Parts: sequence; structure tokens; C-alpha cells
Amino acid sequence: MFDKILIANRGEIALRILRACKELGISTVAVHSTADADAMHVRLADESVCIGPPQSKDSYLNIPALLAACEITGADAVHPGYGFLSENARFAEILGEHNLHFIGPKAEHIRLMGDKIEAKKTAKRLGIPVVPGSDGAVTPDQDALAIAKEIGFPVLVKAAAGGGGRGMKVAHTEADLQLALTTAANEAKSAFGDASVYLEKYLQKPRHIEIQVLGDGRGGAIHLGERDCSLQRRHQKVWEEGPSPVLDAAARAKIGNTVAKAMQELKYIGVGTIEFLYEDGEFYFIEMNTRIQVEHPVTEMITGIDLVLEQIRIAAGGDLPMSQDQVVINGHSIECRVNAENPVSFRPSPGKIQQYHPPGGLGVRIDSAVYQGYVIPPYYDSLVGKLIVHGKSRVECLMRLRRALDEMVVDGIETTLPLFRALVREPAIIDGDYHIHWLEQYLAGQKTD
Ligand code: MV4
Repeated sequence: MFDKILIANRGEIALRILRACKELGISTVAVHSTADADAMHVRLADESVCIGPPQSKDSYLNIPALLAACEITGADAVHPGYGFLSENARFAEILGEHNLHFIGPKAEHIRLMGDKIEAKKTAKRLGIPVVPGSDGAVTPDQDALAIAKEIGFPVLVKAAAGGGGRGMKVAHTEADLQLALTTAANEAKSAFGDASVYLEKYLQKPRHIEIQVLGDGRGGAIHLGERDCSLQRRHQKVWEEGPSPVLDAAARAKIGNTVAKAMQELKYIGVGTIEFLYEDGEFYFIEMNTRIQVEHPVTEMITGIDLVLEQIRIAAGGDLPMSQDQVVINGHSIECRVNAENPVSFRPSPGKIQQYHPPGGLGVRIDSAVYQGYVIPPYYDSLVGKLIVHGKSRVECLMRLRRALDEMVVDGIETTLPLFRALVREPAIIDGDYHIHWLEQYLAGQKTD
């Protein structure tokens, strides 16, 4: 087991990792920018190192500074959290070259899944259902048109180096296709330095359902059910829940076992999430995330598995915590990402939290690093905290979520709490009857300004 872990992240996920380390008896090193000197993970860590000025490129993305922090503290492993360097294969390799453990998958798997074309080819080879489309990159000439005609319009042009919604263009007709191809390729070239694009059948109103997996790196892998993350705004997840309101046990077992088998074949190590679009009862692979995700607590609440603790134990050579038939999905969980933003315009609202009262009670969890008097800096994402609720059923979970949202107080800054208080009372949400575009349509209908 590791002796000392450097947490190369900030905010709620840094605190989350720190908690797992403490429960494992591992000492912790917090790193922080000058803007995060008063952050909670810095106060609770055994040691802390200032690694630079507020800008992420000069601090949390500053690999030499992180290596130096490992050197002076004697850390033997680094946990990247999510975002920042968590899916940077080169960072994982550099750590290895310095005899430091990267708590995450092998660099080759990070690199493989970071290339959306290679990821899709791998998924297909491993028996995972994919969206109909081109078999690899297309060039903006005749073959693209032939493929588009074969899969049928509308089609989506996607950037190989994209992901998370970046570098996507819809083509509804032949006339749109050439423009969509050249626009997507140009944007991909400037955004990612790689103009490669591929084609897919455009699914009109799918849900976003992702499967959590855990692999031991030696051919063992289990799936831990799904999270429905369809409620998104501008590719930012807002409300995530598990299990999905539209999946039954048979559908869950079928797709879960397919994904677990694929991860066994890859000898994947650590946590991973395979993202699908789900429409008319069919799953379509779109991407794989090779990191712990923001919404991981939903899975923890319904399976009872501490995903971050298991991630660390497995990275140190440990076994999977249980076999597949011991994984039980118990009840229902919903996570709301509370942001320091205006709930209508979503304009960021950094500043000092004057009053802070997190809700409590059975089945109510707050993953947050803020406190009364904390000043939310303007340099990073606007997450105040994640309100995660569990109930024996979705109905009980919704009732508890409504109560917890009404109890929660965050004064001094604007937050998106009012949005969640409205959503939890919205008939379509109560019925679980929504898709990936539902929230933006709902917000468009609500816009007053
Ligand atoms: C799609 C799609 C429809 N058809 N692919 C958006 C980000 C990345 N995860 C892939 N995304 C999409 N890929 C096909 N073939 C629609 C989206 C999409 C989306 C997917 C999941 C959650 C929210 C979304 C919002 C807009 C578009």
C-alpha cells in the first residue's frame, strides 16, 4: 500500500480523495495555488505545498511543480482526481519515469480512450454496441457522402480528439455535409491540433446512460450498474441518478456484463465509465472516461462501494472488493451539482459565502469543500458542492431530495439551488420522462430575459 499520496487536484474531489486516504491510513499531501491557500483540503491534509499562481496552467496543470512537490514531500503516489491531468497519458508516463505511482489506468488505455476513433474501434472489437457510422476517420470528399447516405441523414460529424461535446457538427442533408465536415475539421485542428473527424448516425432524442466499471488490471473486472446523466446544459451534467428510470434488471445485466467482459479483455485497471446513448431500447457506445467522475457518489450510494478507496487499493495491487454476483443495486440515488451561478443566466457568481447550512438526515450526503466564510475563487469551475440523496425507491429519493433542497442554505453568492427546487417538482422529472435535450428546452421555455 502507498505511504503518502499527493492529491493533484482541488475543491470537493481533493477533499473526497483525502477522506479515502485517511480511512486507508495513508498520509496526504495537498497541493494548491495561491488562490486556494484557505481551501479545506489544504487545512485537513498532513502536508501542503503551494505550487503556483491561480491560473491552472501555472499550478494544477504544472507538471514540473507537481513533480517537485512529490520530491520534497516524499510522496510515492499521485491521485489526479477528475479534470486537470486525470486523462493526460503523458503525465501518467512521466510519473512512472520518476518512480511515482499514477492512481489511474495504464497510460496506453488513457491514450486509447482519448482518441474517440480508436476508442470506438476498440469498443466494437470487444463486442460493445456502437453508433452506426464511418469505420474510422473520413476526409471531406466523396467517401464521406457515400457513408452518410448509407447510415442515413441526419448524421453527426465528430472530432477524433474531441469528446464532451467539443467539435461536433450535425448535417441534416447532403448539402449540409460538406460544410459540417470542413467546419468540424477546422475547429478540431485549432482546438485539438488534430483535424481527424468521423461520422455517426445522429440520434435525435437519446438518453445518456453510463456504466461504472472497476478492473483489477489482471483480467478481473466488474460493473457497478449505471447512472442516467441525461439532464445536461451545454454538455455540463446538472442532475445524475442511478439506477436509470428507464432500465430494468435484464437490460442492466445485459449491457453491464458486455462492458465488464470488455474490460476483462483489456486487463483494465481502476475505475472507468463507459458512456452510451440509449434510444428505443438500444445502447450505443460514444465514449469511455478513464477517471473517477464527478457523479461517482450516485454509484457509491446504491452499491455501498467506496469507489475512491477501491481505486487506491487496486492501484496498490489490491483485488476487486467483490465478485459480480455480490454487486447489489440497493434503492435509488440522485445527485444535484450546486454551482455558484445565477440560476437563470448561469453567469458565474464567485464571492464570499456569508451563510452556509448543508442539509442532513438519513440518506443525505453533501460532497463539498466550502464552509461559512469561504470565498469561491473566480479561476476554476463554479461547483459549490454536490447534494447526493439516497432512498429505498425513486419516489422516496425525490421526496428526500425536495426536503434537502428546501433545507439547504448558501447565502452571499447566487447558486443554482432554485433550479433544482423547480426540477424536483416538475412532472416530467418526477416521471423520469426526459432525454439529453430536455433541460435546455425546459430552460429555453423558462427564460425571462
Ligand atoms: C451524439 C449525439 C447524438 N447522436 N452522438 C455530446 C458529447 C459527447 N458525449 C457525445 N455527445 C453526443 N453525441 C450521436 N451519434 C448527441 C450528443 C449530445 C449529448 C450526449 C450526451 C449528453 C448530452 C448531450 C448533449 C448534446 C449532444
